[in-house]
Amino acid sequence: MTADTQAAALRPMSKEQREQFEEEGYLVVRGALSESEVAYYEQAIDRVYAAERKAGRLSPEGSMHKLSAVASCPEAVGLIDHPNTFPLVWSMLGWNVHIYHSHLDVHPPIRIEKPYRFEWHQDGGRQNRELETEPRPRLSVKIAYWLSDVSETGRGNFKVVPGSHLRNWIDGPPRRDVAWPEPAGSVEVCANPGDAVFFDRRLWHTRTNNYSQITRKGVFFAYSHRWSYGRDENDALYQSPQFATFNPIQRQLLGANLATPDQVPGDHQWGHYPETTPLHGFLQHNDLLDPTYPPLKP
Ligand SMILES: O=C(O)CCC(=O)C(=O)O
Repeated sequence: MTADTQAAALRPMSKEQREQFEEEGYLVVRGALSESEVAYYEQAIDRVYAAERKAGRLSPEGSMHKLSAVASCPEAVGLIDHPNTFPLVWSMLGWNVHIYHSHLDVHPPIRIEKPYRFEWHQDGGRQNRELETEPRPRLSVKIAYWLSDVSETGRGNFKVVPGSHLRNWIDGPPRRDVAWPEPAGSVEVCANPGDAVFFDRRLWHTRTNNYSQITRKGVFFAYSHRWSYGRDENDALYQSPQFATFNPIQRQLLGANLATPDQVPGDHQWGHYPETTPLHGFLQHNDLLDPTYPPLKP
């Protein structure tokens, strides 16, 4: 770790970032990854893509949406606690967190126009039916790392309605295949390779079709509290030789059992054992816990 990287790992979200995130529901982190990191992660995701193609698991138009990002591509582990982005996660959600959902995405150019489908959504599936408040609670945040150039619109960009995270509903068609105007105020987020987008799961968003000449590549990690059930499947990863090489915070984030023999695993996930929760230890050691912010309370 360089001194800069070390400093970034210890820098909580700034007041300005928090205000912007609370207001717009997302932040763009420019240059989160260096050029060499982009090359490293792109080669890794390319290898997964080649294997998926060989196994006949791509979509009819050749795209890949591969769940459980680190189990599918262990080389991606450095993204989950990256010093330039991870502080945003713990600043928002606190120390009792894990990754509950993640995916590797490769979308080559589409040559034949796809039939219309309304794909606007908030993340979390039935969370959006089963929670009764307006707005619903945040519950999770997501980081999208861009490995391809989406600095211009039309390249399969991530599209959002800024500020919509506080609305439970947006106007939409009676059926997803009925063409519908784009939501008022929606924008395609433009990003360079190595930029990251940090967003609130409630932000209304959609992937857009990639009719450009550039294959779109991205990696997505959704973080939530450890008391929420993980959607990723990491059991085989826990048995792999790589897993032992991951650092303790990475193992926490990937949902490893942290309980020692006298501790109940479920209680551990509820946050009853901060002293054996690696992220708590890291934040405590670096004086980053904050008694005034409940998720970061010691
Ligand atoms: O791929 C994208 O641009 C959007 C991804 C998405 O919809 C999601 O992460 O929930």
